[in-house]
Amino acid sequence: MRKSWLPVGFLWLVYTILILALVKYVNVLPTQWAEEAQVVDEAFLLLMYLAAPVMAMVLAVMTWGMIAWRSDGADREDGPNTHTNRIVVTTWLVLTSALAIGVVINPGFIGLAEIRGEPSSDYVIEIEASQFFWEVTYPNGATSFDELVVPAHMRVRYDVNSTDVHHSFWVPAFRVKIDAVPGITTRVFATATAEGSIEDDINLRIQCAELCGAGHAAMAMPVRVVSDAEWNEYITSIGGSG
Ligand SMILES: [Cu+2]
Repeated sequence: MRKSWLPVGFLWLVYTILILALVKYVNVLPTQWAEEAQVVDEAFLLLMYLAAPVMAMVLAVMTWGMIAWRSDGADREDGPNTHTNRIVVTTWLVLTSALAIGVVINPGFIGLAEIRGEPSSDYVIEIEASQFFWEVTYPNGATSFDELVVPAHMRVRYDVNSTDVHHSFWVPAFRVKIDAVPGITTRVFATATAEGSIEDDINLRIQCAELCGAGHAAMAMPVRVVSDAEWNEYITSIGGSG
């Protein structure tokens, strides 16, 4: 038993370095298209870094278990009972609790405050979800059922609602997601960082993120980010009360 510590410790170290390198050099996240996306991605990466040694530990024990206790066909007896080690248990409990509380505070509370804490916005756009489509209402009252057009570099507040069942308003490139609940207005903020459309990046779309029925997967709407002036022209051109 005791002689397993060294190889398991060595494997743990090797796997940890490998996984950390994967997290650092292989980007699995979609293109960032909003200021809020940077906050979310930093939180996501931090959690992946913290999870690396945990995953490495599991893999190390499994690997060593396959090597050292490989069956040769004979029945094996159980090993001797192990006893609690007060120092190991206490250290483990204190460290993991501190780590859990730490990530709840930062990036948890601090990150959320950065994204949603400041209530001011340049524009408010209403989003109404129904089975299985989205209706966008702009500040001048103009509405649209086929695309969401937003101004770049402006902080937009999305007031989200539903006419029937639970849906979820999600723009992957913005990394913002909020439930659309009948009878309640939920809100989320996003500040687009560049002009572009779904032709540039598939993640520039609204996608329903709450299973809402047979048409759920197809409940998507293209998002187009334009300059502030173009946006004002656009919402005037499609109508509304000015
Ligand atoms: Cu849905």
